[in-house]
Parts: sequence; structure tokens; C-alpha cells
Amino acid sequence: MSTNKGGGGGGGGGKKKKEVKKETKLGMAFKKDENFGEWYSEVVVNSEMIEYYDISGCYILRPWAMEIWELLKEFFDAEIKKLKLKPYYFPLFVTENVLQKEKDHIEGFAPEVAWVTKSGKSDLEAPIAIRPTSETVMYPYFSKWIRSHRDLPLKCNQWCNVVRWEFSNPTPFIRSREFLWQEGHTVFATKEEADEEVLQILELYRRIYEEFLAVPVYKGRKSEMEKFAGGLYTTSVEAFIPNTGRGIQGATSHCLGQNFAKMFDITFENEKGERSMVWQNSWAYTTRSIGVMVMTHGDDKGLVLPPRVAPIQVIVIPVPFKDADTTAIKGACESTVYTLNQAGIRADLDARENYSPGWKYSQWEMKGVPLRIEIGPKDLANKQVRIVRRDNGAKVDIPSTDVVEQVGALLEGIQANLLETAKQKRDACIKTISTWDEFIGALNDKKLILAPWCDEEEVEKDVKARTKGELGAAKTLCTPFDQPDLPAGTVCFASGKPAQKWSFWGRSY
Ligand code: 87F
Repeated sequence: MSTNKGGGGGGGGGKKKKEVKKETKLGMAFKKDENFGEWYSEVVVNSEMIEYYDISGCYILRPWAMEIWELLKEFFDAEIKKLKLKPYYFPLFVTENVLQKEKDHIEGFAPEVAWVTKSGKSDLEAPIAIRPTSETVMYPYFSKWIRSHRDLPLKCNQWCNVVRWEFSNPTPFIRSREFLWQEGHTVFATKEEADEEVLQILELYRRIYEEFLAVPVYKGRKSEMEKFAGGLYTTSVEAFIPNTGRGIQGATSHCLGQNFAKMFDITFENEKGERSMVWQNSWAYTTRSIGVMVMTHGDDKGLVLPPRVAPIQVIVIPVPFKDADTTAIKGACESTVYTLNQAGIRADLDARENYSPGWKYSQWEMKGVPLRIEIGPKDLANKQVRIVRRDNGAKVDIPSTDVVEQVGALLEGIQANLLETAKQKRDACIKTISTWDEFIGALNDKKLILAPWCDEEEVEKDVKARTKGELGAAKTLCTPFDQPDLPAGTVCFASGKPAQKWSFWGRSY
């Protein structure tokens, strides 16, 4: 078990921390509302999700993080199989030649590409890039594999790591130099099919965030400036972190149009026997999603996990008193775990004898386990168990015979409560504005700003320039698909020209 001492390594923490004795209470030295950045580092380390590594921006993902990733993967993989996606694995490396093939695509990203230049002591003949994304790795082979309309659609997904050598302040899950993702790359004969899939995938991303991670998101379209430059249009799910007042892109689903088809010569013979250019999509979500969940639900006691992604949903803790029948208590605990497991609930027993019950409570609270079951002598005598909720601390005593039913209902209740609470907090941050002064006021108040906009790139550039500063510039997060009414005559908050749409603006991660 890591105590607070490990919280800093590379994250800038560790200076002001109180010493917390391992034997007594596992505490959090930082408070979410007082020092959010340090609080976050402390939560991910003390909950045993993350260990800092000696390369800045690289982190060890421990089982408590990987098991969450696996649960998300299990859901998403099953859903995309229904859409007929096939699993692939393409190599980690890409030659310079191929990487540079799509200029628009790589331009702007080039500084983040990491290169291998040596093997042992000798220089390689030519440097080899480590994939930052796999368009250029895959598409030459799509060109080879696709000949006729009978080869379409081609639907490829891979789960892998990618490397982007970021220079701005690394943060576990949120911005790391290596991360895990799934990348879907699909090829269609028609734009209609591509358009339809973009939205099907975006809906799956919404479900990952809202139904699994209990994080509310907006679905929307990126501006021309914020879209993936190599593509036709970009859709995304966008979350918001009230504590920092920053938006965060949750996942993207792009329609690439025919740009890559032109560059990589991906064509097919259509039913009339003519050469035709394909339509492509690409889409991804990453381990960043776990960080967004931590930031959204965590509190001053540590992590708070939504039941659907909790590796352990219920921790059962024996509470032996001095003269109590320890064996019987342990037996009751074991049978409770067994019964819950049989019902498909992820329950586990903490039978460690070198820790007190109170210390165990703190540790499992730190790790965010949704429910704790305590069984002591009184519970044993009354044929009951005590259940304590992580999200609100509520305690109930229930008959042992009802444990499956009650636990099931409580887990569902917690899942719903976390989403609802997060939604209320986010919604309380939304500020609808109409003038530049209101915009600046809302930005300073860390709001998620909904503004009428003329949708001109020059104006977005201008807003960025005018808000540049220490905290970073404001930009569009997305234009939500769900548009409020835009009365005729409404003008853009930044240019005074006729407004075309409502868009979300703010600072972002
Ligand atoms: C960094 C270095 C090199 C983002 C990069 O979003 C290239 C890139 O192409 C790069 N950072 N991107 C855009 C990725 C677009 C697209 N790729 C497939 C996705 C979804 C998955």
C-alpha cells in the first residue's frame, strides 16, 4: 500500500504534505477545492491506480486503473463487433517517408513525433517514427486491400499504445506521452454510410462516459479550427471539470471524407465498373477517460468509483471485537462474498489481520469502492450486515438474506446518483452569454460558456488572441447537436455579425 509519501514524484507534489502514519489513518494531504492539481496527483497515486515513472509524462498503470480500462474495453469491443468491426494490429513503427505523406495531417503535430535513431551504438540507416496515430501506418495497406466494391466496407479497430511527445504540463491519464486507446479506421463506398457511422460511434462514446463513468458529456461538432485538419469534419463528446473551469475533449469521431483516399490512392471499382474514391472515418477514445472520471467524482477521502467500472464493487470487512467469535464472523463474511459473486457482483473480502477495521475502511474509501459491508458480533447475532455507501456515507443495516437484492439496488442507485450529481455541478457552471463583456466575465468565473457565434474562423482566432494569458486562451469546445432556439437577429458575441449557431466556449485541457 502506498502512503502519501509517493504522491509527488515528477508531478510537482510532495512538498507540503503532512506525514501520515501508515498504521493509523490513510489520509489525503490536499483538498479538492483548495489545491486541485496536487489533490489529483495524490488521488491517483494513493488509490494505487498510478505510479509515477522516471520519464516525465509516462506513468505506470496499476491493476486498479487497468481493470477499469478492461471493463470499458469489454463494453466497447462488444458494441463495435455488432457494427462488424474487425480486430487488427499494425506495427508501432512508421518510416519518415510514409509519415510525411499526408502533409496537412502531420503539419502542426510534427514536434510531438518521437523517433528511434539508433540500435545499440550504431545509427539506423534512417530514423523510424513511433506511431502518434496510425493513419499513415494503415492506409497504404487499405489501398492494397481494396480493389472492388465487394471489398467494402472495411472496418478496422486496434487497441494499442501511441506516443505523442507533449511538452505542456503532463498529468496522469489526462495528458501523458504514451497512452492507451482504441483507434477505429473504416472505409466506405458512400459518404452516407460514413456519416451514419460517425454518429453511431459518437453515441457509444457518450454511453462510455455517461453510463459507465457517470460523467455527463455534450455531443457536438468541432469548429473548422479545432477539427482534425486531415479530415472533413470532427464530432466529439465534451466533458467539463468544474474545479478548474476547463472543458475536456472526451473522445472524437471523425469523418475523413476523401482526403486520405486521394493521398494514399484508396479507390475501388464500383458496380458500374468505374474507379471511385472511398470515404473514410477514424475515431478514438483513450485512457484519458479514466482521468476525467477521477476528476469528476473524487473527493477529500480519495477516489469515488461508479459501480459499473469499479474493479471491486463491494468490499466486505470483518469487524471482530475482543471476545467475539472471530471464526464465525469470518465465515459470515466469506459466505456474503460468495453469495454476491454468485449473483455477478464484484465483491471481495479484506481478511488481512495486520490492519484494523478502521484502517481498512479508510483504504477502501481511498480506492473508491462503492459499497462496504461490515460484519461484527452484533450483526452476526442479528443475522444482518451493515452496508456503507462511498458516495454519500449513508449506512443501512439489512437482513443477510436480502444482501443480493439490496446491494444490487444500492449499486444502481449510486451509479445514477453520481451521474446526476455531476450533471448538476456541470449545469451550474453553464453560462449563456451574448456580449463580449459577459464572455470575459464568465471566463474569469470558470464557466462553461454557451455563446451565439458567427462561425467564422477569423473570429475564433481573434477570440484566442484576445484571451491569451497565463491560464491559456479560450476556444470553442464544440457546437452541441442539441441547439437551443436562436432567435432571428441574434448577433455573434465576438464579432457582432449575425449568429449562425450556439457554441460552447472555454479554456480546455
Ligand atoms: C500527434 C503527432 C502526429 C493527433 C498527433 O483523432 C500526428 C497526430 O494525427 C495526429 N496528434 N493527431 C490526430 C489524430 C486523428 C485521429 N486518428 C485516429 C483521431 C482518432 C484516431
